[in-house]
Amino acid sequence: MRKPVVLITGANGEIGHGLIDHFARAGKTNIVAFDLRPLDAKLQPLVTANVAGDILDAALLQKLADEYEIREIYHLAALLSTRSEHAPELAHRVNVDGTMNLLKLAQDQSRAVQRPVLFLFPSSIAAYGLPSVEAKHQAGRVRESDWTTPTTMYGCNKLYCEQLGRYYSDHYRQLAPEAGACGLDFRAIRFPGLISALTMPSGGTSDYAPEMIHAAAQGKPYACFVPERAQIPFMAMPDGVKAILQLAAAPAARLSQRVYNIAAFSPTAGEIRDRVLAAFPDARITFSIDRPRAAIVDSWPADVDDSAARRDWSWSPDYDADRAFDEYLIPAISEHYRAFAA
Ligand code: AKB
Repeated sequence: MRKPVVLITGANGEIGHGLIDHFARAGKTNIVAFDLRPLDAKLQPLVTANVAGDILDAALLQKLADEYEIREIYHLAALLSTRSEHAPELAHRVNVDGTMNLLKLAQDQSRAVQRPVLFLFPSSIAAYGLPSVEAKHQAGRVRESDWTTPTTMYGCNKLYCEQLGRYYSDHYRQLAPEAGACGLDFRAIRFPGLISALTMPSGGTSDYAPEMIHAAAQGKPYACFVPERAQIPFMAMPDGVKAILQLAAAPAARLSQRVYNIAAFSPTAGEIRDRVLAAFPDARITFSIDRPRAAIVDSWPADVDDSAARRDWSWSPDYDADRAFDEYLIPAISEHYRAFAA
C-alpha cells in the first residue's frame, strides 16, 4: 500500500519553510518536500522524504506517484518576476510546463484513488497589469476579474496557470469523461509581496521591501530600486502561510471561485523606509531607480479587493502594518541576525 502524503514543491522557498514548520507543529509529518536543492538541513527531520529534483522531470514525478499516494499538493515552485524577465522562455517552461506536470499528476492520482486531490497554487498580484500610474491610483482596490493584462512573463504564467487549474478541475477530458473523471480541487491565492523575517526572497520585484529591512538589520547600506511613491500590497509571511492553510481547509461548498485576492497593508516604498529608520536609526537607505523593475511595480495594483476571501473562507490578516513591523519583522529580524553573529 502506498503511503498517503502531502507534496510540497519549491519546499526550500519562503512559503515552503513556513508551511513545513506549521505542519510539523501540528504533528503532520507525512510531507514529501520537493525542490531543485536538497531541503534546508533544519527542515529535513520534519518531513517524510526530501527529493532534490526538477518539476520538469516527468520520470521523477512518475516515480513519486508510484511510491506515494499524493492527497494534497502545495505547488510553490516558480521563477519569480524579475528572474522571469531575464529568462522568459525558461520561466514559461518552469512556471507553466512545470505546473501542467503537477496538475496532470494530481489528476492521475485522483483517478487512481477515486477521490479529489487538493491543489493549492500561489498566484500573484503580478497577474494584474495596469497601464499607467494614474490608472493604478484611480483603480483603487482591484477585484479578481479586473485588469488581468499582466506585463511580465511571470504574471502571464500565473494567470494562465489559474486557468489551467480551473480547466483540470472542471473540464479535463470532457469528451472522454470515463477516462478523466474524479477530480482535482484547485484553489489559488493571488499573493501580495510577502515579507519574511527568516528568509530572503530572490528574483522577485517586490523584493525591495524585505531587502531594505534585512539590510538595515545587518547594518548594510541599501539602494532601493523603486521610487519612494511606489506602492503595492504587502503581507507578513505568517499571514501568507495562514491564508494558504485556511483556504486549504475551507469546505468546497463555501468557495464561490477558485482564485482569491488577499490583502493586509499597502505601504509606499517611502513609508517602508520610514518604518525601517524608526527601528534602525542608523540605516543607510537611498533610492536608485531601476526603471524596468520600477515599471513592473507601477503596473501592479496599489491595493486589492479581498472581500470574496473574507466572505467565503473568513480571511482576515493578523498583521496590519504596525503589527507586522513592530511585533514580527523588526524583533524577529533583529534576533535572527543577532543569533547569526553570535
Ligand atoms: C515577485 O516579486 O515576483 C513576487 C510576487 C509579487 O509574486 N514576490
